[in-house]
Amino acid sequence: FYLNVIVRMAHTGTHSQPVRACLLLVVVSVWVQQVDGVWPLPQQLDQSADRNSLSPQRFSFTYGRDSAAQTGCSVLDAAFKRYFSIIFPDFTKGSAMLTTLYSCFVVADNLSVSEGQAVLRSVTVWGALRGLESFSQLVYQDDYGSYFINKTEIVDFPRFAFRGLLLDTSRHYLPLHAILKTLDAMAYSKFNVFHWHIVDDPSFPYQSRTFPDLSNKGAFHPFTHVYTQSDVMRVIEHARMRGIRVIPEFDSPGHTQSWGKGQPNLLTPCYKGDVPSGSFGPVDPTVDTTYKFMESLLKEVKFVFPDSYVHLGGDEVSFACWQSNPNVRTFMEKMGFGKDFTKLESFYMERTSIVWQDVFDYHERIPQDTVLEIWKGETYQAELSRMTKAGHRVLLSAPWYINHISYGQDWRNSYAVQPQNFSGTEEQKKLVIGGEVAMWGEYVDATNLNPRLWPRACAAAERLWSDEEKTLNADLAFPRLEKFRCELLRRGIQAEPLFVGHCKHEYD
Ligand code: CP6
Repeated sequence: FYLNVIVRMAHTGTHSQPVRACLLLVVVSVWVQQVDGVWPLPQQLDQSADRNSLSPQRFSFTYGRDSAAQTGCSVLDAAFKRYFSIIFPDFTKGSAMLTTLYSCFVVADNLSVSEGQAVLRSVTVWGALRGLESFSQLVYQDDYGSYFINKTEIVDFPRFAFRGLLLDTSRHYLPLHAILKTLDAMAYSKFNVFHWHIVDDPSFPYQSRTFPDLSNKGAFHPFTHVYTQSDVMRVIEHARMRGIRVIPEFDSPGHTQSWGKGQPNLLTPCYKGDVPSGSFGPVDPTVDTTYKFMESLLKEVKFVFPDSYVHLGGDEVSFACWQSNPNVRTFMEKMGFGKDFTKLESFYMERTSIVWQDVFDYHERIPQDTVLEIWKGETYQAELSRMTKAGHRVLLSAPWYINHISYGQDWRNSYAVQPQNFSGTEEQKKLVIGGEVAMWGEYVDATNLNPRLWPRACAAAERLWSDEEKTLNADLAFPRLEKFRCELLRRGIQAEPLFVGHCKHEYD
């Protein structure tokens, strides 16, 4: 049995470009029973009861003869190895021979459906990765351990180009292995953006080359609780191999208490009456040194993180401290901002990038190409209307704050979200480029990250990938999600149960 992979364009610019919609077609010519079960649901899926057996000894991934990607395409070569182990977990331990051999096969490329062969066509390498994932979810074992796959046809592409997941590594430090494992699980659900909320008030774990004191003094621990340059590179490379972009967030001017420890004179001294109170507020936007510092830091960040986006935060800025400070008040007068501190924040936030909704809510002039991210729960439909009317691209995160937990099946709330269900024109709806699941870290570290994320994040993953009309009914999705959750367990992700029941591989 072969899976023949044909990619039309091996190169689609740098990996920092959005991972684009790719048409991919998996045609599995083959055999019998056990239908249904790809998560997120493909755009078109036809499965028959015909099945055929797969033999790990004889299975191989091959590049089609007319494929632009061939052996040597590091992303797909590595994906073939990973998916071989995922599909045949019993056959990978101690059989290095097999894993080196299989990717060297080249078969005649063949679009036709023939016995013993599957064909995956994709316009891009990234699409081929998604197709491999779907393929791996189609393979199953019977009670005797034999492998099968049913005859299946899939045509697939994502509904939204931006399917993100936010991890917060400031409230709690997440060890590298926890981040890498999250990236693995993200790829299983076809997420393609890792939004790394890397620093915040409580700690500054990013080890900067330009400003080493930020983590020396601002991390929970200067050696054990930091992300070194090499850690960051490993995260970016691990993500890239899985078709995932890494967008770092350096949130400011608020949420910067930890920055102040290693960078004197960056934060605004708060006043009590006429004297400094000893506490500090947001970044001080009234002095040149702030802008010089931010420019150097962002220059480094843009170099270290090659993605075209940097998230600049801009949320929840407390104006009380600014207001208490006489220098800030003088600056406000000089600039003609009056008493409007939102103007002061705007003055500070002038950058193209992604920012939280607050930056839009409080002022007029933000560059058109700034992507706005909605996080406030109650009003997100109205916000979608207003932002897209102003011509901005938007990301929806508000309904997907899955760090919030409750008793019962709260994945159903995530599943019910309709990102384009707001009043606006078709043009406006197109400006919704996707959304993000957020796992804020106040109550989350490596002990509970996985069960809190999975399978709850999967509901948003399907909303962002699949056709709306085909995924309206959560009751229909339920058995498929249960099955996918068992598959996550089999792959070593400690995904929590959805409800009463059992998995075949739950003790692995
Ligand atoms: N940290 C930062 C947070 C939050 C935000 N920014 C947050 C606020 C409210 C909720 C969840 C998270 N913890 N930097 C807002 C974007 Cl409910």
